[in-house]
Amino acid sequence: MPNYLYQRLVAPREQSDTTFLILEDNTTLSYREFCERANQIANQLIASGVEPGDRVAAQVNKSWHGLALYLATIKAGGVFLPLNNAYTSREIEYFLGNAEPRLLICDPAAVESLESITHSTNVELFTLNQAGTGSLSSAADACPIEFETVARDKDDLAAILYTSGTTGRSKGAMLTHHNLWTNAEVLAKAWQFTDHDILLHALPVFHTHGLFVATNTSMVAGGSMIFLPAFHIDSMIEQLSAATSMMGVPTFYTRLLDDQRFTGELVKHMRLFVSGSAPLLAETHVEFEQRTGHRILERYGMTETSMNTSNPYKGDRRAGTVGPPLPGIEVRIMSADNSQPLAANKIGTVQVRGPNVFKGYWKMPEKTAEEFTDDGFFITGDLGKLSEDHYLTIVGRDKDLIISGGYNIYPKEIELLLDAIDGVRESAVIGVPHPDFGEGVVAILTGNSLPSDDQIRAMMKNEIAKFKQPKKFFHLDQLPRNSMGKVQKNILRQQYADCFQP
Ligand code: MCA
Ligand code: AMP
Repeated sequence: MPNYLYQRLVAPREQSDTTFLILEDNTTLSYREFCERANQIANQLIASGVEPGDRVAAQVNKSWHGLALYLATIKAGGVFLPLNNAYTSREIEYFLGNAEPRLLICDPAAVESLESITHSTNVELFTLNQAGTGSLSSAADACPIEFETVARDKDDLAAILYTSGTTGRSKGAMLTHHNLWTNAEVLAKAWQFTDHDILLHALPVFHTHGLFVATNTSMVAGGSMIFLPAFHIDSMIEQLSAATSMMGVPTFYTRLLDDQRFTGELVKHMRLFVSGSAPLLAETHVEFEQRTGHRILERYGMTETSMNTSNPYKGDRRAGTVGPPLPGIEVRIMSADNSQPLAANKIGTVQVRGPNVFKGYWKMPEKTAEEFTDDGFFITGDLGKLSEDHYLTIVGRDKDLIISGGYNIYPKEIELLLDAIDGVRESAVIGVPHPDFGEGVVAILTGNSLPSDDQIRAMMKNEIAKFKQPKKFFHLDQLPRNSMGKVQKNILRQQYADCFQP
């Protein structure tokens, strides 16, 4: 039995001298060079005791070496567990305790804060920095460039990606080899990716968008990627002229539009711009087309499902919609209690079923059962409607979730922290319109002797990642509640709707 994902994703090109990655300094790496490095790392993973099904956790800055670690983990039969590099050591402690990985690979600068955690959880620690040096690289340097890929089947796990939950506890979404392969194949076909494509890649690679949607799709097609360390407007403007396609969160598009150097002339050779992870405002869609002549292709997915729907490559890309279901994927709209299918254009909960849908939450069978219907549909927690011709529009969320710059933030996690602070009686965390991030996090606090905003910021610093921390605090005597005693966040969202407006 071969390795299901590797066999389909890269094996046909493992000896190819075709360019896979173009780095910011314009150096290039072929598929062969990339696979050889992955082989060296895979040899080291095996030497460190990684066995089929073992988790390999990575909290590293974006680099091609980190991407080779992803492929190496797959080849070695492991389960890749990428972690946002903004997470604090307190957050990492939870993931290590829950996922029990064999190894953690981190940036050398994080060793001091993570060492005691890895020690107590019995996780072996390696380092890898953005330049590609560190203890993992030194060890891999000494390993052979050949590796006998470990056999894995279609339903074996390839990755676990943590996604926060409405209770404040993160859940590990278990994605199989087949989940990842099928979605990459469907997307490459739907978006007509070929080996002539050069994708401008400025997304982080610890989430579905940058790791699977962008990277796996490019790999399946045999295309190349201009692999930037992060989104920086100057490098984007510089590199766009060499790209054929780009994927981004809406903030990428609004930042590009805010720059006068971003013109139709600069991108007239491009064939595709894809947006996702958060709603793209219809006005951004319109402004983008006016400026460049290109219509952004918006699609919709989740960590648990990868991509579910997409506007068409050829055909009507409708602003404000996320398009029809992708081939092989079923999408239906159900009544609020998830029992009755609704007619076209009626708003209800969005449910999906297909080979893309994950296997369940790691070590949380009850949570998994709660989020699937008896007939195998996954309840996304999004609210939407389907048009007569099956275009999906996401109109809101049934879950209390904020999406800021493409990152998901669950208010409960922040409220639990705020409520534990001396002097805070209670808190409500909401998302309101933000000109750059789409939604910005705001905390409303009650209490008679509240600490200052700066004191609260200082208390949160080591607890949760910076992007989750409220950007503004407001004080009220009481939170608005309905007759059932539930905090009326819709009233708060209206009240503070303009707080980020210039
Ligand atoms: C950075 N900050 C943020 C965010 N990013 N705050 C809220 N939301 C954010 N997304 C903080 C920084 O810590 C900093 O704080 C301040 O905001 C300004 O940072 P700045 O330098 O302007 O930000 P940046 O470094 O340029 O990052 C913005 C970004 C980045 C480029 C939009 O957040 C990003 O790459 N987002 C993409 C996320 C993504 O890939 N999501 C896909 C998830 P201070 O100044 O106070 O220190 S996968 C998914 O959702 C599904 C499956 C799907 O459908 O794709
Ligand atoms: P995550 O679990 O981090 O992958 O985020 C998934 C959530 O992002 C979905 O459940 C949606 O709420 C949201 N999302 C992703 N793509 C879109 C989109 N194009 N439009 C609106 N919401 C989106």
